[in-house]
Amino acid sequence: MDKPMTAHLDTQNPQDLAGYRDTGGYMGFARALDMTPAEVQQQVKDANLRGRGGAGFPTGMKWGFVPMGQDAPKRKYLVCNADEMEPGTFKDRWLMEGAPHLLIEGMMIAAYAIGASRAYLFLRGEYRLCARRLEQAIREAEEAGLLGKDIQGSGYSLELHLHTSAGRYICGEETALLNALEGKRAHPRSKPPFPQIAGLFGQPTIVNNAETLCNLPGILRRGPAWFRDLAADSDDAGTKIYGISGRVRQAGLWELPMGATARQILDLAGGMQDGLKLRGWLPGGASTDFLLPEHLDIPMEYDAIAKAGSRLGTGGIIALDDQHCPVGMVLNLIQFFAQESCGWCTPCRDGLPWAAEILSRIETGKGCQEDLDELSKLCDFMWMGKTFCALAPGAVEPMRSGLKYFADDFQQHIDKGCCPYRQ
Ligand code: L3W
Repeated sequence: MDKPMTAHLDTQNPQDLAGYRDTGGYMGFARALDMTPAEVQQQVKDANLRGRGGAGFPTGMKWGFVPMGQDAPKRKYLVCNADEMEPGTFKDRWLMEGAPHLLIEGMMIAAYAIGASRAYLFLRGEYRLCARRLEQAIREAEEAGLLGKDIQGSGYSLELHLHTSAGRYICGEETALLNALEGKRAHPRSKPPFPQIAGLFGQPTIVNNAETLCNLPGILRRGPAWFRDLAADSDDAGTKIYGISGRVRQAGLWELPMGATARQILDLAGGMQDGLKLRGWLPGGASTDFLLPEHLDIPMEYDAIAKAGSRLGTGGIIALDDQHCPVGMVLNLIQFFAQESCGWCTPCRDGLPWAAEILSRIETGKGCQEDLDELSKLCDFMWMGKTFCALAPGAVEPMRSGLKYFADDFQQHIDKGCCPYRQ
C-alpha cells in the first residue's frame, strides 16, 4: 500500500534535502510552479482533501475563499497550524520530526496556490526537536533556492518563518493563533470575517494543519485521481495518520487509507493490555464524543463517525478500558479544558471549572443526584452558539457522551459514596 507521507519519514535520521529529493521530494512543488495558482487549487479540490486538524473542512474550498486577481490585497499569508496540543494527539510531531522537508514542501505548494509571499509555521513550543529539524530544513531549502526571491526563475518569491508558541491550547484555534502571531493575547476572534478574508494583520490568510499540508506534495506529484484511489473504499480520500493511546499493548501511529476502522488500529496496537477489555473510545482527541466497542467497525472517516454520534477529530483514538473509572477520565479531560480556557466568554470561563468541581465531587463519592442534572444543564450552557469558539463545546463532547454511555458508573459513585474502581 502507498504511504505517501510516511514514505519520507525517518525519526532517527530524517532525510536531508538530497535524501528527500532522491525520493521524489520537491517534485510536487516543481509541478505546482508549472501551473497557475488556480490550477493548483483545482487539483486539491479534485483530490477531495479535507483538513486533518479536527474539523475536516475541504482544503481546496477554503483556499477558494481567498481573494485572487488584480484587485486582491497584495499581502497574503499562509500559516501552518502545528500547535498540536489536543490530548491523545501526536501525529503532527511524528511527521515534523521524521519528515521536515515534506511539511516545508506542502507549505510552499499551499502558499503558491493562494498567492502568499510569506508563510509562518506556528509550532508548539515544547516540540524542540521538531523546531531544530525544521529550522535546518528551512535553511537547506533557502540555500538551494527553493525559498526566497524568484524561486527557480519562476518569478514567485516566498519567505518561510518558524514561530514557536508560548504554549496555550487555545493557540490551536486559528484566530487565537493569528492574534498570538501578531504578539497579542491569544483570544479567539469572532468569525466572520474568516481568516481567508481578514486574517493575519487583517490580510487574507489560510491556516492549515500540518498533516493537511503534508498531503500536498503527493497530490501535486501524482495527481488527484491517485490520491482519491488511496482510499478507494471510502467517501473520503487519501491516507490519514491514525493513532491510539490508553492501556493498549503498544500505543502508536500508523498511516492508513482513510476509512480504516478503529478495530484495525486497535489490532495494530496489539489489542488491550492483558486482563483489560475496551469499554469506550474517543475517536480523535479529547474533544470528541465517546463511542463504544460496538462502533469499532465503523470506518474512521468524517461522515461515518459523525453518523455514529461523534467526530473523527484528529484521528488520535483514546481508549478507555474496563478497569479505569470513566468518571475519573471525564474529570481529567474537563480539568484540562478548564485550565486551558482563555476566559474570554462566560460559558467557557465559568462553566468548565464548575463542571470540574461537580465531577470531582462525584468522583470522590461526595456527589448527589442533583449534580447529574447540573452537569446535563452545563452541557447545554456550553454548547455551540453559546460560546465564542469551539473549545467549550469540544470539551462538552466527552462529558455528555460519558453521562449517556456510562450513566451506571456515575450513579454508582453517588449511591455507594465512593469510586467503585478504587474499592
Ligand atoms: C469560510 C465558512 N471558512 C469553517 C474554515 C475555518 C477553519 C476550518 C474549520 O475547530 C475543531 C474543534 C476542535 N467560510 C467556514 C470556513 N471555515 N466554516 O474551516 O473551521 P471550524 O470552525 O469547523 O473548526 P475549528 O474552529 O478549526 C477545529 C477540534 O477540531 N479538535 C481539536 C483539534 C486539535 C488539534 C491539535 O491539537 N492539533 O488539531 C478535535 O476534534 O475541538 O472543534 O479554517 O476558517 N463558512
